[in-house]
Order: sequence, then C-alpha cells, then structure tokens
Amino acid sequence: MPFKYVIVPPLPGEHDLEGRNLTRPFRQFLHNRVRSGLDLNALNLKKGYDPTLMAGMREAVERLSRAIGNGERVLIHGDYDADGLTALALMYYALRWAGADVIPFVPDRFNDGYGLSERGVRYAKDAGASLILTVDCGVSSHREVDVARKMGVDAIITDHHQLPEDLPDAVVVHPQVGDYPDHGLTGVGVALKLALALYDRLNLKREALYHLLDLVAVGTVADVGSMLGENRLLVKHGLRVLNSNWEGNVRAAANPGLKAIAESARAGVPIGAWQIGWLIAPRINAAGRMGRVNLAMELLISKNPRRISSLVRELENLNRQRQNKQSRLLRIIRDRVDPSEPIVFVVSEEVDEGVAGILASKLMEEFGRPAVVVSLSEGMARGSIRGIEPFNVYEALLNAGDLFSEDENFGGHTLAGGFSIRKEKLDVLRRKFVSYAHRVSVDGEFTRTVIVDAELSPEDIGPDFWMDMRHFQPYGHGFNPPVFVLRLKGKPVLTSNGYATYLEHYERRHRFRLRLINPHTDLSGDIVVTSLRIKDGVIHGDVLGSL
Ligand SMILES: [Mn+2]
Repeated sequence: MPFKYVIVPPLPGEHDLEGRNLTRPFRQFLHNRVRSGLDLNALNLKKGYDPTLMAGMREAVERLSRAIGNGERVLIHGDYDADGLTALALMYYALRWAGADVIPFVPDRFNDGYGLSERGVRYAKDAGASLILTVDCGVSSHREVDVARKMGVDAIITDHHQLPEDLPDAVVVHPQVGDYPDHGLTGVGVALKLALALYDRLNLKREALYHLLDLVAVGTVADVGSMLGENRLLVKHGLRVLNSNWEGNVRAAANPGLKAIAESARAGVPIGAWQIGWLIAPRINAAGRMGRVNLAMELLISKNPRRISSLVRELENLNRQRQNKQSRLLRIIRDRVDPSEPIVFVVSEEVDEGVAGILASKLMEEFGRPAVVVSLSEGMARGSIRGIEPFNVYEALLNAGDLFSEDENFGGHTLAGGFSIRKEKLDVLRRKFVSYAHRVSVDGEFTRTVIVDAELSPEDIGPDFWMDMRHFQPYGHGFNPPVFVLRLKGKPVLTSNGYATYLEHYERRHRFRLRLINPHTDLSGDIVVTSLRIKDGVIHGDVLGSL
C-alpha cells in the first residue's frame, strides 16, 4: 500500500485545547485532529440520545410490552457477524430480564444468506412465536416480512444498514429513519436503544442494561463503527464493563463468553478497541465464516462455565482453520491479479463467501488498490469489494447499477460492499469498475495519505505518555490512533510472520515488538508507527512504513 505521509509542523508553545496538561506528542495529536475537522463535542459526548427519536421506536416498544404482557413467544433473529451476534445476545438478556419468553435464531451464511431468512420465519412459526424481532438486519427483507405476515407472525425490524427505497411492511427501527441525531449506531447500538426505551416504558431500571454494554463495545468495534459521537460513549463504557470482574453477581458482570474469548486470545489487560478488533471479533466471526455460527451464538448467551470453555476451544479451532484456509486461498488468487489494471479483480471457484471479504481486504492492502474477490457457484457470481478513497464502493456499484436485474443485487457503503450477479455479466461489471477507477484515481494510482502526528523518541514513551494514550481511547474508524515517526537503535530480529523485535533497546526499559504492515519496510532509519500499546512491559505497535 503506497502511503503518502504528511508531517504536521510542530506546535509552538504550551497551548492546551482540552485544558489538561498533555504531553508534547498528544498536545500535537489533538491539535492536528482539530485542525483536520475533529469536533470536540463528538469526542466528549456525555449522554446518549433519546431512543424515541427513531421513528418506529414507540410502536416497537408497545408491541414488545404487549408480547410480554400476553406471554407471547418472541423470536430474536440475529445476523452471523459479531455485530449481529452481540446484538442478539443483548436482546436475549434484556428481554428475558423483562420477563419475555424468547428464543434466539441466527441464519447460516451459506444456506440462508444475509437478512431476515425464510427459515427463521418458519422456525418462529413452528416454535409457536407470534413476533419476530430482527437485530442488525432485515431492512431490505420485504419478501420475508410478507411471508411472516401471511403466517400470522408480526415483525419488528431493527437495523442500521443501507435503507432501501421503500421500507418493508413492518415496524422499522433504524437510526436513519426519524429524527435521530446520530446516524452512526451499529446493529448492537440500535438494539441497546430499543432495550432502553422498553425498560423506560416498563418502569424497569435502565442500570440493568448497562451491564450489557460490553456486548455493545464488541459489536460496535467489530462492525467498524465510528469512534466518535454516541458510539464512542457506548464503547468507552462498554470497555469498562468488559474489563470489570465478573465473579459473583452475573448481572454486575462482563459477558462470561466474551471474557473467555479474551482470555483464550491472551488479549491481556486492559482490553481496548484494538484487542476487540484484532483478537476478539475475529474469533466470533470465525464461527459464521466456517458455517458454524450457532457455536458463537451459544457462547454469548451461555452461563455454564464448562460449556463456555468447550465452546471457546471450538472457536479457537475454527479461527485457526479460517486462517489456514485464508492463507492457502491468498497464495492461489494472488497469482491471478492483473498488475496492469487499477483495481484488483479476481474470480475463483475455490473461494467461498465466508472468506471472500477478508481476502479482498488483504489484496487491497497488498496491492494498494480497490479489490474485488468473486466466488462462483451454480452460474451465480458473488463478489466482495474493498475500496480505498477516492474509490467509493457504493458509487462504483451504482455506476454499474443497470447491469443488475431483479434477482441479482448489490449493496454497501464507501469502503466495502458486495454483489451477486450472473456469471456471464462479470466481464462487463469488471470493465465498469475499471472505468470508474480510472475516472476517480490519479493515473490509475491510489495513494493513502497518512497524517503523521509527531516525532517520537523512545524517551518520550513513559508513564505520562501511556496516560495520555489511554485518555483518548477508544481509537478506531473516524478517530485513528496517533501516528508517530520513530527512530530505534540496533538491528531488530525479524520473524517470518512479519514482526520486528528490538530486544535490548535502551536497557530493556523500552523493548519494542512491532508488526510490519509491509514486510519489506526499511527499518534502518525513521519508521512510521501507529497503534502503540504496552503489554507485559513490551511496547507493541504497527509499522505503516518508513520515511
Ligand atoms: Mn452490523
């Protein structure tokens, strides 16, 4: 990935934007972010917004409280990724504590596909449920909502995905429908808002739900929600719950399944957004990617310690299998990349939908271009796309919109998306993407601009530095961690999996173990590092490249 580095001139004086005494690197960091448009209010939101500002909220709450009053059975229909699974677990607990009769259901990625599934609707009917509540999906499931209605099953849809032109014929709760001020909530965030509104309506204590915020933190970070605004508030509090001791009173506790994953992934303490994104979420997602999504669902709603440890062991295995499959496929498809095109576009019979998205991300990083990975089955081609600015994935798809007929479809946002289309049309689709890429890029090249916040010497990395680093957590999408230029002494030990270890740097006070995004980075001079964190006295970080 070609990076272009912009080094901001050092800030003169002691001016402090937040009225705290920040260390030099963080004073510069905050200054840089404000200069590039960061709204300090989005950083320091103290209170969440009123859930009833979402259009369908009151109606959803009425229907749910009627279900609870009548003793109706409610099916919670989740999704197979970490956002959908944590949203399901949150609703499962919130509704049960409120006295509801609930059963959970998660569609299978390969057999049911994305959205409210017909199998889920039938399962609800067979299990005697008269109400389906979706989380993190369903806003485009018009047909399935109608199927449910015909069977006499009502539906409440809660979702945060791209809105279709017309909403399905159900109660819809969505942050972009109505007057809700923050459009960034993910599936689990919307689920929490519904639970809060329901508890208000039933005169139950909101505080009970705050113990479920660890699920909200995991789902929000996993779904790459913005780390500003309400998400930031939720993740901040959620991390506190996730790092709390959960022995004893289960309600005053972190989810035991999440806790067990964190331990098995050796995430260390305290767990931050980085650990969620790189260690916890991939293990939850592995279940869905490998066609075993129910394992992850059970883990997040189980309280039996023996069952939990066996489920976590299975998830570890699935995650390893997923990694092996991914590296094997990456070796195969890498050779099919046409270096003369401004985008990566590979088609493969071996790839399946479980790993297509990750493979597209990997190719995008490696080649520094928007990447499309297409899997083939029974005449249909299914693609996953990952974009780099200014290649806007959704725009690229819209640009090819006239190719898609009724039974084919596409969806996505600026940086990621997907489609399904008949095999014969793939070549035309590829050419449309290529021409869009030529139009938005500079000579077919995509360059990522990285703002370097400050120069750093190892002596700067002391207790005060880590205190400031913690102060601005959580980092993530929309609020990237600070990027530093760093020069380290001595020759690092390189490992085959892309780590550079500086063992005896500065009398062992500063031992560095840095992950190289590009394994060929020149480490002899100034390197550009981000995501600095400390674990067991060793400084970890990601090397973006060298100057
Ligand atoms: Mn989601």
